[in-house]
Amino acid sequence: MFETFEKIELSAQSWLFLAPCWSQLTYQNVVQTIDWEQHYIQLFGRSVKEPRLSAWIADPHCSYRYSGQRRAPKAWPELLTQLRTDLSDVCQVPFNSVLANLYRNGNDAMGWHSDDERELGGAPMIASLSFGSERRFLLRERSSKNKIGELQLGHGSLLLMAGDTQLQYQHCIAQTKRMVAPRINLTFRHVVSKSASFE
Ligand SMILES: [Mn+2]
Repeated sequence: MFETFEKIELSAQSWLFLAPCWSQLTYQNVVQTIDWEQHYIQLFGRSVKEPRLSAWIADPHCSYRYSGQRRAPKAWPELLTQLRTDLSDVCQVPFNSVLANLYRNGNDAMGWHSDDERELGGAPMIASLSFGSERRFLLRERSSKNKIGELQLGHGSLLLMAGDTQLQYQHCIAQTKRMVAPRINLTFRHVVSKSASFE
């Protein structure tokens, strides 16, 4: 499996698989197909804009919680339905949701986190597609917080995060002072539990 990918072994149980030019879609193709939203996070009792735009697109039973907020799913646009089919085939995972993030410029970013929401089950496979500007994707060990490396995720690249990657490591998208064009990241996920079971 994944013969065409570069395998990056983070540990005995955690692997990344990278295919630098996996998708032929253009940035414009992807940006137009998504209904982008500005969301807010609560910080010290204040409502603060997230430093990016986003959209949660998923099958009707898949809700998503981030930073204590529950998001209702949006319907699948045709383009993303096709990508989901292709990625489910490649990964042998029945993806039923995608979190789309739009980093408009170098100020937009994503802090350290793991994709370990309980909705995703124990050791989720996450398929991450990037379009537009190349941004730095950093990795660190969850226990020690030691940085272990970074990848440049360029246009059309597909990164699979597999095994115990989410349990053992955190990742982030760093801010940059460079002038950078926008970047879109689509992370396909398989939501296991139904929202009703934990609310
Ligand atoms: Mn993530």
